[in-house]
Amino acid sequence: MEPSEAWGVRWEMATSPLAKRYMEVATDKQSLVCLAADRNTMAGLFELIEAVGPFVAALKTHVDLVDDWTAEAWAQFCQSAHDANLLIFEDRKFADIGKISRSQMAGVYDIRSWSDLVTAHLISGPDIVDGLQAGWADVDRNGGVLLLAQMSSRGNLLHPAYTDEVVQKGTVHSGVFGFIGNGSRPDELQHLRSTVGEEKMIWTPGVNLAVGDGEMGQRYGDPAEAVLAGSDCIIVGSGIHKSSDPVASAKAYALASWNGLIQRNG
Ligand code: S5P
Repeated sequence: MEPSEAWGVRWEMATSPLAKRYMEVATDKQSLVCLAADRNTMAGLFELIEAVGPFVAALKTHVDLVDDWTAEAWAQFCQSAHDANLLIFEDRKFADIGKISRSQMAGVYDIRSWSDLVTAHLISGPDIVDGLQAGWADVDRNGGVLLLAQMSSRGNLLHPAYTDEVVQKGTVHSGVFGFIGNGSRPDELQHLRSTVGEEKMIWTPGVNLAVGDGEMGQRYGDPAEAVLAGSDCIIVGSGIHKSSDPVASAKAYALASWNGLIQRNG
C-alpha cells in the first residue's frame, strides 16, 4: 500500500519531511508503533532493538536512565536504530528557557547529534522551540519537537485550557513536529485532534493491550481506539520491553495500530 492511501489527509497535509519519513516507514512495516525502549542497560537495549526493530516505526529513548551508558555504545545503538530505519526520538521533556534548552541539546549526551525528535513542555513559552531548533542547527542537523499537549498520568496538570494554548502556539510553528496526546482517553484525544487539525502529528503514550491502571499513576487505553480517535503513533514501553515475548507483543501492537489506521481512513 502507498503511504498516501494508508494515511489519507494526514499525508496530503503534512509539511514536515520527518512526518513523511515516519509515515513511509510505518506504511512499509504496517506498524504505527514507537518503541519506548526504557531498559536501563546497554545490553538490554541492544537485545530489544535487534528483536523488535523490524516491527516498530520509531524508537523513543530516555538517554539518562541507562546505568552503563557510554558515548561509544550509544553511537552503536543509534546505528542499530538507523539499520532498522527508525527515527530516533529522545523523550527529554525539555522545559527551560530557550537558550538553556539549546545548551541542553549539547552536553554529555549531545542529544542534538543523534535525535530526530525531542519532547518539550511549553510551560516556559514558545521560545523553547526556537532554542531546540537552534540546538540542531548548531550541528547542521534538522529535527522536530513534540509538544506535550496532554499526559497519560493520573492527576497531571495539563488542563484543557493549557492544552488548547499549547495547540494554538504549536500548530503555527514549523519547528513543531506534533503533539503528545493522552492515549488512555479516546474522548480527550478526539478533542485534541479536532483542535490540532490535520497537518501535525499526534503521538500517544498510555496505551497497552491490557487496558486499565499501570504502575505509579500511569493509565492505559486500547491502542486501536487511540488511532481511531486521531493518534498517528502509539508509544509502547512495558507492553513490549517487559513482555515475556517482546517480538510477539511488538507484532500484536503493530497489527492493532495498523488496523486502527485502515479503519480510520476506510
Ligand atoms: O504523558 C506521557 C508522556 C510520555 S512521553 N506519558 C508517558 O508515559 N510518556 C512516556 O511513554 C514515558 O516516559 C514512557 O517512556 C512511555 C510509556 O511507557 P509504558 O511502559 O507505560 O508503556
